[in-house]
Amino acid sequence: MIESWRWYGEFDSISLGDVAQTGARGIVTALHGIPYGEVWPQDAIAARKRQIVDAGFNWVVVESLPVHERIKKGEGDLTTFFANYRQSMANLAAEGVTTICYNFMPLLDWTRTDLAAPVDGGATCLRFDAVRMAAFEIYMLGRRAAEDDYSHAVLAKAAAWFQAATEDDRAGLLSAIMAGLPGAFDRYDIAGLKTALAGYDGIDRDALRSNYKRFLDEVVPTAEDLGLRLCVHPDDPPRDILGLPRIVSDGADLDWVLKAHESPANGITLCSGSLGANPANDVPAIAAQVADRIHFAHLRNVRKDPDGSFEESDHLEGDTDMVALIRVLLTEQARRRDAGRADHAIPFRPDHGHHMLSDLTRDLIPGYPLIGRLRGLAELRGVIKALAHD
Ligand code: DNO
Ligand code: MN
Repeated sequence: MIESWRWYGEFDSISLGDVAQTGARGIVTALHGIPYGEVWPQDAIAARKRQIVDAGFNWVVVESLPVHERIKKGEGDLTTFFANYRQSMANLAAEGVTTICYNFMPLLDWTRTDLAAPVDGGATCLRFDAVRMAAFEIYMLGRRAAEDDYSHAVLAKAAAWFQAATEDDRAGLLSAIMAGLPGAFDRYDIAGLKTALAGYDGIDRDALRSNYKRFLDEVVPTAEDLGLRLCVHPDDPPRDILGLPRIVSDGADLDWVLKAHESPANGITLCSGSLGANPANDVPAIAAQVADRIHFAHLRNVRKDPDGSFEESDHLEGDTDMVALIRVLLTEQARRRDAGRADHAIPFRPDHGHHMLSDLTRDLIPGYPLIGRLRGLAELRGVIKALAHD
């Protein structure tokens, strides 16, 4: 497996020199400064690649080449958006960057209610708290329909939370919920979020699926021609949120994606933390089910509470059997190697990590600390070495 590291380029306070000390040799990055929907120019891709290669790395995966909201909504004339996406793909292919991660989550990306929840010993983690989410939806956004999504106990606690909350608590909750949006562009205030949500009125699961199918129809044949591998990142959390449908959340959804285009160009980013937040998802089993189309793996773990809350645990400690999952990935890798594929090695990265030790006093992107991810990578590396030795 190829050890890799997500690096946010000019937006990251962690230098490539620091990353080199983790032992990872693959870089996962994007041109985060380019607004969604615009073409990634080939010279900008080439410059980023040179920077990565000069520091001793390979650019193994693009994460993400974002899909514009209008494509997700199927709104208006999309000719230019599809053409731009294809042009960015062609420019990446021309520079030899061949694996492209994206997601199809409406409006939000990963969603948490707390970016610095305490964990034992003084570190912090990302947490999704059902009570705070309910308070946000019902009291801050005024979405009464959300009452159906939570238990009575959670609703009572949400009311109490909101009553006791200060202005700062509410602002903190809003900014935590927005934090998963990559590339600092689309942060909403409450009014803006309401408007953005209204833009999805009438878009149910079937409509979103048909918009997704249309996107795949527009880009997968081009990816095939260019020798690219697209790999969708699952929804996080893997269920509907704020009344928005989510359609890449479990094994059946992934099956649907793969069947939409039976092509190696149409693949999966296996994110164990995202899939693992749904108690019904058996992550190693899902990985085995889609194994031959996994182009990239995100390895992290979550611990779930019965009320629907979850938080990010140490990489080997949460609800997902990480050893079993890595065994699936190694078996698939061996199968590819035996089939004579030169590109058999699967790139993976420690997805998020706890903020710990010197991470706690640095300005870092939530979930993307140096020491916490280094710890996760080291633990995963140990498992991989041990299993590969069996
Ligand atoms: C969470 C992260 C995501 C991911 C994007 C990919 O699990 O890995 O933010 O980067 O959704 O498009
Ligand atoms: Mn992930």
